[in-house]
Amino acid sequence: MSSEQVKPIRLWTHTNGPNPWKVVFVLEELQIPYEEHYIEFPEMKKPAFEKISINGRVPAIEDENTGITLWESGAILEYLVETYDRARKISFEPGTAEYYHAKQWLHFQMSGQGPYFGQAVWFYKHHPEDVQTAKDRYLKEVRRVSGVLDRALEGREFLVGGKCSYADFSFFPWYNLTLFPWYNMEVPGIFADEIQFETEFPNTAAWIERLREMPAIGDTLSRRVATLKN
Ligand SMILES: N[C@@H](CCC(=O)N[C@@H](CS)C(=O)NCC(=O)O)C(=O)O
Repeated sequence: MSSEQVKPIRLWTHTNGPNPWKVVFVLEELQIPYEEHYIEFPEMKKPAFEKISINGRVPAIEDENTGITLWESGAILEYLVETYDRARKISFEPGTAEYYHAKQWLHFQMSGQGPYFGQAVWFYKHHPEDVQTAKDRYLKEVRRVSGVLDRALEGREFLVGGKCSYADFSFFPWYNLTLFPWYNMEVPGIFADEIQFETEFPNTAAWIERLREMPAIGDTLSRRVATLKN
């Protein structure tokens, strides 16, 4: 399929949540045409959307080119690179060590970063009671995950094979959401006061800035911020 023949992929997304952004970054980097459909949380639980994502969450994609509908951001990233990244710009040749290492990091992101960062945000920001033990537990996990990445990134620019891949992209949204201003530039990240990112995790912090410099990430976020301000 040449890029001119590719019909836009329909991406179901939401303004604030981190998970759809991984998909946007990969679509942008691979220059796959897509159209965004914003949906609010209550609508996600209605039958019309549950036909697309029985989990009632975003992201989900519908790809007319292949007839495939998919939810879970990690599965979507794997699908996109396996279907559209024939040049292996941000992925690796099947069967190689790098191919499996990229999957390893994506699984770590999905099972290690996403749920723990998510619970930490919940107990810091949304839980109706102040439960210090829960806040401590999940912030400790944020630090643990960041430490793993920091050790892996010692002397390396990116996680796998000396190039930026979908595995690197997948970690960006949760860091950006929790340690930096997200859309509202006046509001600092939720853990910005708790974690001295550059001091405690210098390799991870430098990597996040390296990723932010990539047009697929930096330009996408700037466009989004500009849209929200208007
Ligand atoms: N493991 C899922 C998590 C999806 C998820 O929790 N998405 C959030 C937005 S980032 C959502 O749809 N939340 C709706 C809700 O909690 O009702 C993935 O990575 O796709």
